Amino acid sequence: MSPRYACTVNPNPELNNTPELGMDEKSLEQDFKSYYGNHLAQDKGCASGHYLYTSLALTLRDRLFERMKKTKMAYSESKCKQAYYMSMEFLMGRAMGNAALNLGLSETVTKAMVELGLDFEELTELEHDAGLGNGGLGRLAACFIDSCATLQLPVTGYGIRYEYGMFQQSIENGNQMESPDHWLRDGNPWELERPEYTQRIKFGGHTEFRKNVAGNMSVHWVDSNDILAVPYDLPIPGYQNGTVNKLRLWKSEATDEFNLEDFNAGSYTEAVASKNAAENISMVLYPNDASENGKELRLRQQYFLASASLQDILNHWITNNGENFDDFAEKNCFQLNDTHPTVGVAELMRLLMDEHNMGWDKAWTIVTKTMAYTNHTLLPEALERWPVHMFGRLLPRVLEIIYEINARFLSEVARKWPGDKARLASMSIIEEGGQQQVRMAHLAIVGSFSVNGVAALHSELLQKGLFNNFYQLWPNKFNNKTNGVTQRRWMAWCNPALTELVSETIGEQWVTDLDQLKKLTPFANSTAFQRKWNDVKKANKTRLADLVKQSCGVTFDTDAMFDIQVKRIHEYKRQLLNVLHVIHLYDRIKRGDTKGIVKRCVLFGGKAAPGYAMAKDIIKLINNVANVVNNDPDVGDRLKVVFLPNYQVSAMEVICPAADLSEQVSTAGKEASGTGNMKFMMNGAVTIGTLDGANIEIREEAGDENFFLFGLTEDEVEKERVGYNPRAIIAKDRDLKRVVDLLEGGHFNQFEPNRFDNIINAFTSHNDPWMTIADFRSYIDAQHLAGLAYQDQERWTAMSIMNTATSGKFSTDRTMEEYNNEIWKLEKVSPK
Ligand code: IMK
Repeated sequence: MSPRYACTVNPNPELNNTPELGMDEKSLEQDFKSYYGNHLAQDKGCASGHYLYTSLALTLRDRLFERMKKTKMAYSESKCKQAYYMSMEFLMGRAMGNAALNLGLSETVTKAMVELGLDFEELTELEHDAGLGNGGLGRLAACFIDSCATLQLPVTGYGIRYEYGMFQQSIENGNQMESPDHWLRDGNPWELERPEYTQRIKFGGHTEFRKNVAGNMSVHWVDSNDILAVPYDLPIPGYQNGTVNKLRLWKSEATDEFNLEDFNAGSYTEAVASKNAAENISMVLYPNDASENGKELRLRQQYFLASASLQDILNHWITNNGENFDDFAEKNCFQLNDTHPTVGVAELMRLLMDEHNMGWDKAWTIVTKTMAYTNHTLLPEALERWPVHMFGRLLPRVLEIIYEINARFLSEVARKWPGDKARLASMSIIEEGGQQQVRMAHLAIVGSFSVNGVAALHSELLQKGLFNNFYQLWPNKFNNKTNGVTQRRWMAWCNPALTELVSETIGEQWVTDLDQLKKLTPFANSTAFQRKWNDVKKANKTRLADLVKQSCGVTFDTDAMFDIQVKRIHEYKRQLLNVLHVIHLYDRIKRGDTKGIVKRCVLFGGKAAPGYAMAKDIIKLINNVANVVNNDPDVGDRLKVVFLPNYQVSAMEVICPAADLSEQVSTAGKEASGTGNMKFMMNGAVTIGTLDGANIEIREEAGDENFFLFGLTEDEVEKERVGYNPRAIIAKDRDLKRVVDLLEGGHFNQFEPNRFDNIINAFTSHNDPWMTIADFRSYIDAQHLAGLAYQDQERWTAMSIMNTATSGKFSTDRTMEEYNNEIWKLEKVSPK
């Protein structure tokens, strides 16, 4: 710790008697003015939005930190067990609206701002999204910590404070363009730097074995290049309950030692410039969702997160308990968000053994009683493997420990299955053959007491398939925790009109007990209630139509069905299937076959990983099809198609309240869960989907009659692969043939010959892993039924209401209760 943060005697206890902050309109107004005029020194008659936004953010922040201190005090006084959610991604989005809502200040703030001639909602829109995540996995982490605070569970998030979040996407000539997301440029009023908790992280160097005076061996990791991890804390408020948990994000910094050799050579400036390398570690979020790229900097980031967080937790333990770790496992639990922080399994061994003199067995007991692993994908390309040589160069001591973990593990496997060499090879943490690799998922399973998937089907497939050997060895480690989303952000905040209608009908308890939405069931067929429901949907559609007009220049008719697919662009999610349907509708309209066709506005949104060529081609195809469709006078307003650029959390807050139809069309067995599907359902959209991920459970809850099902099941997909012949399917289906002919004839790329050849080759290939053509007919038929249902407005509205009414299961409050009851086993603690 830097000496300037060392503890000095506090001469006056009054210093810690901070007066309580007012929660009334006048207090907010006063604080706002003081921040604006004093702290930010504004004096002009004409105000900039930035300073107004910052003044309000700081006003709210004070009230959050006030509660965060009390929460911390309550946890420390109760000596309760704590859990740590370790994640490379926290996709928080904007903080201001959520802060006001959870502090119970929404109305008060709105009024205080009116007094100052300002509009609260407008101020919230000035906030830059905190885009520190790619998609579902990162947003799930954000929803989890929201629910933990609301349930008063002592859970802390640990992540990385990336200087650049998820890139900003724009569309030029139909192509995705990426630009850096410098989200911290205008400062971040929600964070508090905590330099006194800085940690030191080692990289490189080598290990030495030494004997001490007592004759015991100890291992020393020497000649390393160290960097610093400096924490920044973000407050995570519970819903109107006084609890504020924290999210601690690490920033990398150079040590002030610089490069001694350069100094001695007199190269002062070069030495100072070498700071850059250290600061690179937390510079940028890797923009890959459910695919790995094996870059060394990514492994550095993972170790940086794991080591800093574990050291922080151990330091805190030692402050309270000294070097006695007897109760450590009873009081601490780590939840690993996928394999990304899994190097922590070996790092905790290292810290306990090398830094705290513990023997192997005792350390291993602690590790395997505190680590729990969540898997978020079955896609083989997303399973992390690190080349052993790279690992050893970067983290020599950690690799030694992994080898020892593996040796002990393999002897356990050999005891259970004597002589089964193939099984040893397939279960080993080290993959042999070619270049050796560390299999991070195996390390995670071996080092954890709990392994879970994120939806019922996904967990079942993990046990039957990918991790079957491990399941046979340790069946009791495996469990399911179906994902959820927080209804505070995804209904109460983003859909105020629906919130008002629901609350006046069934009361407000659903905000913390989502199952209460069941009470809407008796209203599903009430004419009066349906009318109100439709008014709300209509207003939300108008809001989205305005956004579409402004960003794409296309007019959406709010009487049309809003048919929406927003998520990362990935072949397995099959945006392509949706495009084929759009082309089919276009073709029918062009040939005058419009019977039963409903007016539709089809909206796509999502980012493609910058190195994922096929995903970028799909974006281009969507845009080209949109261009043809939207400009064809024969089509008119029967069909509109847009690709909304720069899909992010704050965009979804406008999109999901306005959706009629939610597209969840992944190849069965590929989407681990999906969570966008849940946001749409809550806001009264009807799903068209396959039996994949959480769709299965959504349909179970909503009822078959309130869900448009299509497509092969996971079993059928695997059977259909044998002898799969998409060209034969195309030849037999007149509608599909016409769609493929339009594509092959270059109808959507008249001035760009061959532009879509890669896409056409992919979906017509015998080896198409995503089996798009196999599901075409059943998708088109389900879409037709959805269109007919929409034309019967009473029926559709009842379906919409029933979707909201049955969405209770998909609250992260339920998910977190399950993690807590079955994995963490924490007591709830409320601050005084
Ligand atoms: C996602 C899955 O693809 C979704 O189906 C799931 O709903 C979500 O996680 C939350 O559980 C990113 C990933 C991943 C694996 C690796 C990486 N799985 C998911 N995002 C890098």
